[in-house]
Amino acid sequence: MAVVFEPTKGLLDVPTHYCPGCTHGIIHRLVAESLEELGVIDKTIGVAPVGCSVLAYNYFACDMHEAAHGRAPAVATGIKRSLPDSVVFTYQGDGDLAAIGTAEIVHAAARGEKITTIFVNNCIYGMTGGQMAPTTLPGQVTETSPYGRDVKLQGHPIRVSEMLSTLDGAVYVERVSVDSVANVLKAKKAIKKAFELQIEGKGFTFVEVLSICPTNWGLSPRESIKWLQDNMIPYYPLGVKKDITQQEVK
Ligand SMILES: Cc1ncc(C[n+]2csc(CCOP(=O)(O)OP(=O)(O)O)c2C)c(N)n1
Ligand code: SF4
Repeated sequence: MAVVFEPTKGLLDVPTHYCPGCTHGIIHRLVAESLEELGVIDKTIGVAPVGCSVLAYNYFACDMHEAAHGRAPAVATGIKRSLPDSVVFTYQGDGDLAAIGTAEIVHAAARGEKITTIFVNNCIYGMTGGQMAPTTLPGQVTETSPYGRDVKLQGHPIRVSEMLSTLDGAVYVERVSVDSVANVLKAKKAIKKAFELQIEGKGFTFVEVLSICPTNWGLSPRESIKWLQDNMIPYYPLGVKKDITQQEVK
C-alpha cells in the first residue's frame, strides 16, 4: 500500500502534554518538518522557553537547551556565536517573549543574531492558568482582566512582528496562523524560509504564529479557531512584515 503520511523525523515518537486541540503540536510539527526537509536536524540546537512549551526539549529530535523565563534569545545568542555552523532556534510564547523577555528579543533582533525565533502568540499566559499577556486583545477576558482588558488601565497590546520589523538586524519577519489547512501550509513555508535564511547567514529571522488556547479561553477547540479568526487576525494581520531578500517592508 502506498504510504500517504509519515511522522516527521524531526519529532521524537512520544506523547505530548499539550491540551486536546492546542495548536502548539501543529507548530512543533511544522518546525520539525522544516528541519528534516533542510537536512539539518543533526546540527540544530533549539532553545525551549518557560510556558506550556517548556517541555519542547522532550519532543524535538535535535539537541535542545532550556532557558530561564524570557531569556531564550540570549541563550541562543551564546550558542550560535560559539557554534556558528549550527542552526539555532528559540520557541517562545507571548508571556515568555513579549513580557518577561522583551529586552532579550528586541536586542537579539537589533544585533542581527543569526538565529530563528518561533513566536507562539495565543493572547494569554497558558501554563500559569490564563493571566493577561502583552498580546491579550482589548476587551479580552482573562483571569487578571475579568472585566475585559481595558487599554486605559492595562495598556495596548503589542504587535511584536511589526515592532521587530523596524530593527535593522531583522532580515525576515512574518506573521502566520494555524487556523486552517491553507494557513498551516503558509505557516510551514514561512518557518522553512526563516531557517533557510539563517543557514545562508543572512541575520535574525522571526515567525509569529497565531495559536489557540482552548483551555484558558474557556472555548472548545472549534470555537477557539473561530475566535482566532474573528478577533486575532483583524488585530494581528497576517503576512510578511519584512523580507530583505524581496527588499519589501510593509
Ligand atoms: C521569572 C518568572 N516569572 C514568571 C514565571 C511564571 N510563568 C511561567 S509560564 C508563564 C506564562 C507563559 O505564557 P506564554 O509564554 O504565553 O506561553 P503559553 O503557556 O501560553 O504557551 C509565567 C508567567 C516564571 N516561571 N518565571
Ligand atoms: S494551557 Fe493552552 S497553550 Fe497550554 S497546552 Fe493547554 S491549550 Fe495549549
